[in-house]
This record gives sequence, structure tokens and C-alpha cells, in this order.
Amino acid sequence: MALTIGIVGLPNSGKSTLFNALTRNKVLATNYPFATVTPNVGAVGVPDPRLQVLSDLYRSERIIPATVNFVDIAGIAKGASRGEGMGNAFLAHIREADAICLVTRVFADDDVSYDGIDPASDIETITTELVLADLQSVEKALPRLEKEVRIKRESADKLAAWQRAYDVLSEGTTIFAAGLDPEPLRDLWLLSAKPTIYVFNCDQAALADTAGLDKLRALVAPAEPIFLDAKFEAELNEMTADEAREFLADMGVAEPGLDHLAHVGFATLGLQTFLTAGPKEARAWTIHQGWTAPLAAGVIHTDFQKRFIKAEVISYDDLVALGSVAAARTAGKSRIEGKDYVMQDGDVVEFRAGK
Ligand SMILES: Nc1nc2c(ncn2[C@@H]2O[C@H](COP(=O)(O)OP(=O)(O)O)[C@@H](O)[C@H]2O)c(=O)[nH]1
Ligand SMILES: [Mg+2]
Repeated sequence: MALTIGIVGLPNSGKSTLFNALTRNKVLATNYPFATVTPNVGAVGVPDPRLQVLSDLYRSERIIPATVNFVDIAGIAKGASRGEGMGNAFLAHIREADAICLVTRVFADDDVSYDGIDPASDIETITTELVLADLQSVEKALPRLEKEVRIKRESADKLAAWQRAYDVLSEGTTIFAAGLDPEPLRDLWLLSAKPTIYVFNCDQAALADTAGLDKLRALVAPAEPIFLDAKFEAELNEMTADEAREFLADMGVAEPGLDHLAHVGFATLGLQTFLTAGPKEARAWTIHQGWTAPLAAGVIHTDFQKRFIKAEVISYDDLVALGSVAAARTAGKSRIEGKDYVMQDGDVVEFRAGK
């Protein structure tokens, strides 16, 4: 399951700087593999300290983290949805993403041209372009569905959902913010239906201004915003991994902004990880919250889902506390679960599948 997050924002808000910081992060790269797929697409390992612990326990040859793909999407500016500026090629890129990471500039720099620091207005500008693009999509598609409903009455519910979406968008609200069920809207490929992660690209002064950060937080509530300094995060890449770690520790930073971004991204999308471990690898796998054991097995291999028999499950905390699978079994902490079992974050699993 490749999770893709599209980075959007006004020109000079720091999208590419953030992208580079994400995809060339040395601290992450020493522990986790990553790759730049094309100049604007990069895969990043999701930091997960549990993997190192499992790898030590199982003497695994390597660690494979869950990955998130980031795409640096340029081209949104006022009027972009009407095809002004770079045109609307960026719309296709956003359509392919599972979530949007909206970067807003909160750094002052006279050398980097920008039309005043105004996060509320910037978010409004971007949101408006997404909403306008969606309005066009719905307007174009509605007549077809209206015609279809005359012959096929069962499409009436879908039509009602589309009309509701149209009303919401007409008011300037995103589908995601309105909390509309995305299912009946699927065929419309709406941009504003995607979960949004807000990144405020701050300078060090802005990061130190707690009252200012509270205002930004209120701007996007109930979403949890991420505050980081993209230029600073990128500069960490110039250091060796040890230097970067020491530097962060000196600054009293517990979790680098980029780690935080990966974690908030997972939570926003309702994702979680389960773990597998053995002498070959210790590995994290991405699934949706609420998935059952056979669905999770299918992420490893489609055959595992089809021929699922059972799963041996030990929670990570139990495994680490007891020190081995054998000890966990003796202590009764190893459970045999069937096809209805709902996976929990941090389950360490071995699936049994039939021939
Ligand atoms: N001072 C400062 N400059 C930044 C920061 N983030 C980006 N920049 C600079 O702003 C300029 C535009 O950044 P870029 O990432 O290319 O913006 P994009 O147009 O959104 O991709 C570059 O010169 C960056 O070095 C930051 O946090 N602080
Ligand atoms: Mg750029």
C-alpha cells in the first residue's frame, strides 16, 4: 500500500525545500532506505524506533520501514484552477495523491519574494483554487447523472450526494472540512475531499512565538498543524547523521519536524502499522485502522489473504517485555487469531496460510 502525499502551497512558501529535506534526510536515511523516484517524487521511510528493537531481538539482517511517497506539486497560485500561470497540470498530480500537505509560509526573508506573510489568506487562496476546480468537476458531471437518474432510479441517492457536494463547494467549503461521505463522490475525483495536513513553514523567531503558534493552530483546528523550519531541516542534511543528531539534541528538539509530519500524516489518514520480524528482516506494514487479519495479510501477499488460516499475534510491548516469542508463548501472551480479528497498532504478527 503506497501512501502518497502531495505537497502544495503558494510559490516560495518552501515546498521544494521541505521536499528536499524529506527525501534527503540523513538521520532517516542511515536507519531507513529512501529513494528519489523522479525529481519531484520521493519515498520516505516512516520513523519507527520499534523496528530497531525488533531487529535486535530477532537478529534481523535489515530493517524495512513503512514508506510514504511525497510529491512536490508546483503550480497553485491565485487563478490556477482557471488555467492561469502554469496552467492546471498540477490538478492531475493532486488527484493522484491520497492526502494533501498544505505548506504555508511563516518565515520572513527579504531575499525571497512574497506578497506579505498572511497564513490565513494563503490557506484561503489555496483552498479556493481546490474548491473552484471541484466545482467545475461537479458542474461538468451533474447533467449526465441527472439524465441517468431518469432511467435508473437507484442512482437518486448518489445524485443527492453530488448536489449536496455542489452546495458545500458553492459556499467555499472543502468536501473534507464539511465531513461529507467520500464514497458516493468517488467518481468525481474531488481534490478538496482529500485529507489535509497543514505545515506552517516557520523561521526560528516564529517557532519561538507561542502566542503566534496558538493563532495558527486555531486557524486549522480541529486538524493538528505541524510547525517546522524547512530551511533548517534541509540544513541538517548537510551534516553527517551524528552531527545532525547532536545538533537536534542541543536544541532540545525531541522529534524532528519531519518525523512529526510522518506521524501526523498517518493519524490524519486513519492508518496504522503492524510489524513482522525474522532473521531476514524487521518490517513495518501500513494498513487502515479497523482492518481484519486477512486484509492485513493481503498487504504482504495477495495469496496470504486468499488462503488465510490464522495469525499468531503478540503485541509489541508484551514481546519486548518478555524478550522472546518463546517466553511470550509460555506467558500466554501469544494469541492465535482467526479471520475476524481486528488488527491493533504494534501487533507483531506471523500469518499462516494454506497451500
Ligand atoms: N529563511 C527561510 N527561507 C526559506 C525557508 N524555506 C524555504 N526558504 C527559501 O525560500 C525560497 C523558496 O523556497 P522553495 O522551497 O523553492 O519554495 P517553493 O516555491 O514553495 O517550492 C528558497 O530560496 C528557500 O531557500 C525557511 O524556512 N526560512
Ligand atoms: Mg518549488
